[in-house]
Amino acid sequence: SALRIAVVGATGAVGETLLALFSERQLAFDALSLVASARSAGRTIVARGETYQVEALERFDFSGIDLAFFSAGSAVSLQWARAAAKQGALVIDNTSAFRMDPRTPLVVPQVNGDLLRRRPEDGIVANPNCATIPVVRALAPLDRRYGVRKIVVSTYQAASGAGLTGMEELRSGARASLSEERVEPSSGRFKVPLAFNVVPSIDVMQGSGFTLEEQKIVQESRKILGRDDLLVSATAVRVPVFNGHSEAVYFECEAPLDRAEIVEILRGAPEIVVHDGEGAAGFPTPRFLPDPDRVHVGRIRVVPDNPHAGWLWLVTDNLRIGAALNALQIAEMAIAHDLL
Ligand code: A2P
Ligand code: 11C
Repeated sequence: SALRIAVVGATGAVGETLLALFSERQLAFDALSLVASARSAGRTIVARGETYQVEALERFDFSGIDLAFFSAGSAVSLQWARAAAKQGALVIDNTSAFRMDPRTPLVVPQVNGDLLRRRPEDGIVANPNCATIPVVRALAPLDRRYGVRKIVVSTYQAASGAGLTGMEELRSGARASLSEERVEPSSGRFKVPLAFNVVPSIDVMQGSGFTLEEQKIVQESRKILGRDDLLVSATAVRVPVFNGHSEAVYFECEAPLDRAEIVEILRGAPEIVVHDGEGAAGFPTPRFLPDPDRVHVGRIRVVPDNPHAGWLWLVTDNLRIGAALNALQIAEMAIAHDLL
C-alpha cells in the first residue's frame, strides 16, 4: 500500500542526512512531506531527485501520514509527537523526549530489533543518543559471550552533534582564530569556543554533577541492553571535529577475556568494522572513516593486570549511525514487520 512519510526537522543536520539516505538506500515511498519551523516554510529542498517545499510544523496535518521522523529537538517532539501518533503516524523520534518512558521501545535494530515485532501502544519508537548507539552495538555481542558488568565511557564528540549551527560555529571560530590570532567569542552553542579547544561539558548540568549527555549514555545503555544492574559511567567531551564521534570504552566482564576471540566476535557482529592492523591500521579516526555506515572499532586491548577488563576505541558517523541511519533502519524493520 502507499507509504506517506513526513520528516520533521528536514532542514537540520539529521534531516538532511536522512534525505540523503532515502536515496542511497532506495526507500520506497509514495509521498514525502518536509517539515520544519515557520522560519523555513516555503524553502525548497531537493530529495530523491524531486523538489519539495518545506511546510511549517504548526500548520502541518499528520492525519495522512504513515511514518513521521522527528529530529527537531526534544521540545518540539514533546509538543507535537504524541499528537502526530494519535493521528495515526508511527513516530520515530530522534530526541530524548520519550527514550526513558517505559512504554516506549528504545531501539538499535542490530541489538534489540525484536522490540519491533509489534507496534508500540502509543505509536512512538525512540532512537537513542548518538553516543549511546556505538557503545551498545560493540558491547552487546561481548556481553553475550563474557557477561559485561561495568562500562566506563569517555567521549570525543564532534560539532555536528550540536546540529548545523554547531558545525558553523566550529568553522567560523577556526577561521577567526587562524586569521586574527584571537578566539572568536562563542555564539553559545558550546559554552566556550570549540575551535582548537576541548570542552568537557555537553548539554545541561544535572544535580549529580554529571551532564545530561553523560546521564543519557548511562540510562539508555541499561535500557537497550536490558540490564538495570549494569554499572555505567561516562565523561562526555566535545572536540573540534566536524563530524564523527569517537569513544574510549573500558569494560569489565564476569568471564576472562581473550583478545583474539574479541576480534573474532566483533568481526562477526552486524555492520561493525574491526581495525586490527599495524600502526594506523589499528585505529579508525573520525576524519578518515572509510565506511560511514559501519561502527568502527580499534585499539582492542585486554588489561594485562586484569584479564576481566578490556578497552575499545570506537568511531562512528554520529549523523548516520548515531541518528539518521539508525532511525531509517528502525523504519525499514517496521515496514518489514508490517507495523505501518
Ligand atoms: P528550521 O531550519 O526551520 O529552524 P539542527 O539540529 O541542524 O540545528 O536542526 C534543527 C532542525 O529542527 C531544523 O530543521 C529546524 O528547522 C527544526 N526546528 C527547530 N525548531 C523548530 C520548531 N519550533 N518547529 C519545527 N521545527 C523546528
Ligand atoms: C551531541 N549527542 O553530540 C548529542 C546530540 O539526545 O539526541 C544528540 C542529543 C540527543 O551533542
